[in-house]
Parts: sequence; structure tokens; C-alpha cells
Amino acid sequence: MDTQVRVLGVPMDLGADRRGVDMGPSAIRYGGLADQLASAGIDCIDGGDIAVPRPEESDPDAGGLPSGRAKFFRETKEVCEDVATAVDATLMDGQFPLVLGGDHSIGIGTIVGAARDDEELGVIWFDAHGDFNTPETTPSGNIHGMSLAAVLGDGAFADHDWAHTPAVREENVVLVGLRDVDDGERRRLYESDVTAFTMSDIDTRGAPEVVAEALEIATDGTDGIHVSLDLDWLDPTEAPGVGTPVRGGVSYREAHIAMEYVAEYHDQLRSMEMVEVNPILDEHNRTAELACELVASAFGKRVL
Ligand code: Z70
Ligand code: MN
Ligand code: MN
Ligand code: MN
Repeated sequence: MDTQVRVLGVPMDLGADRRGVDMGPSAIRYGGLADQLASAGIDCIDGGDIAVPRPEESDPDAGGLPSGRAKFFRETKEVCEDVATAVDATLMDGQFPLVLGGDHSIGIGTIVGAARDDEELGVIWFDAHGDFNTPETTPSGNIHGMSLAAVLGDGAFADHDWAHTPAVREENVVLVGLRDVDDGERRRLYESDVTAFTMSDIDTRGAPEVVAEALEIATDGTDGIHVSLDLDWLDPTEAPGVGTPVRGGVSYREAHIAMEYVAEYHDQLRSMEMVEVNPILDEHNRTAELACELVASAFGKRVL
């Protein structure tokens, strides 16, 4: 790929209970992101970090939601608007936005920014979780468990232009790697046209076949795709340093082959984000280093 990558850090932890994911962008940079991209033949520049308020500075329930609960709604909205502006500006400059989290609530900003020119955007969401709750169904009030629902304008998010992205259609949204889904999310997923591949699908069909189908669905009739990778998609033995570890995730090899398949679609790949790295729970920064390796595979790094 000739495009220059612009790295945007979002040290966000307002959308998750466990503190520590705000250090994710530093850990990923320190884990060798620039060198890994260089080894894939990709030039990158660092756009720095987007400012995020500390949770101690605000009241989580001061927010302006018509119904349900979404902690730090107002603050998350402001950060995501800044993320969207930065992602949009990066694309306008002809660069590729690579966003580093931070918790997964930032996906709202990345997708809104990537879809801002109103072209149709497909989304592949690699995650143990559905992130498909709404303020009405959430068991936690944490927006990182609602971000995919938010961009589709579901529940109380319907009234908020900042989150709803008409350029993203349910038919072009694919979840890959699910193994921890709340009852409300399960119901909502059944009723939606979003495609969801669980870990059982990966067990029975294999990661290559599942990811190939996900890429077909996300690119079908769209102008580009966004790849959102929550590191808890991987098994905790490979990625212990995440906000919410869940047993039974994809292996090191499965994650790499998936990203190598993504690399085959480099003409359609418009934006990417790596989220939920928690250096406090990590072992010698291995989760952050793995995030860098996976980025390199997604950008076409090859052994031979
Ligand atoms: C749960 C909720 C979640 C990530 C945890 C958890 C959601 N379904 N997402 N970790 N990345 O609170 O909504
Ligand atoms: Mn997630
Ligand atoms: Mn997750
Ligand atoms: Mn549209």
C-alpha cells in the first residue's frame, strides 16, 4: 500500500469500568508499531493523542440521555466527535487513519469519521463481545458495550446525530469471534440484519473461511471497510492485557491469518482501530506487541 498511515491515539477509559486501557496507545507505540509497519513496507506518521477528560473530573450520570443509562455519555460524545474530526481530516489528507484505544467506545468516533463523506462503509468488528447493547439493555452502563449499536442509531442513540451513521447499513456489519453476549444483545442481534460469527463458527468452519465470508459481506455494495479489532477477541493466553479477558478466543495463528485475509482487501480498507489494550494487566507488554504484529499482517507483511 502506498498510502501513509497516520496514527491517532485515544487514551479513553470513560466507556469501561476497569482503569488502565487509557494507557493502551502508549503501550502500543512502545510495543513497536512504527517498526512493524515499516516491516510491512508502510510509512507512518504519528498524529499524537486526542484529549480525554479524567473520570474523576465529571459525574458519570450528568449526561443528557432520554432513556436508559450510558455512563459519561456527554464526555464520550465530545471525545468521539474529536475522533471523528481527526479521522475525517486524515482521510481528506489522503492518509490512512489507524486509531489506538482506549476502550471500544471510541469506535463510534472512528466510524462516524470514516463514513463522514456519506459513502457506504462496511464494518468488521473482531471481538469476544457484541458491543450491541443500548442504554435500555445495558447491564453495566458502559458505552464500550454499546458502540456498535450506537453507530446503527439503535435505542436511545437514535436521537443523537453524532453517533448514528446512515452510511453504515446493518447488512454490511459483521461481528467475528463472539463468546460473551448479554441476553438483551442476543435478542437485538437476532432482530437485526447484522451478521454475527461466534467462536463456534470459527471452531467448526475455521478462521479463514469465516473471515473470508465476513470480508465478502462487509464489501458487498460498499465503498470501503472499517476494521475494528478488540484485543479481547484473542484468547487470554495470547492477549492477557485487555480490559475484559474471556476464555476461548482465537489463537495467535488464527488472528494472523485473519489479518492476512484483511490485507487482501487493501484497496477497500479505509480505516482500522486496535482497542482495549490494558497494560496494567499485561505481561511484559506482549498484548501491545501482538497488536503491532497484527497491524503489520493487516497491512500486508509477509514472511517471504
Ligand atoms: C458487556 C456490557 C464489553 C468490551 C466488555 C461487556 C461489554 N456486554 N465490551 N469489554 N470490549 O457491559 O455491555
Ligand atoms: Mn469491544
Ligand atoms: Mn470485547
Ligand atoms: Mn447511505
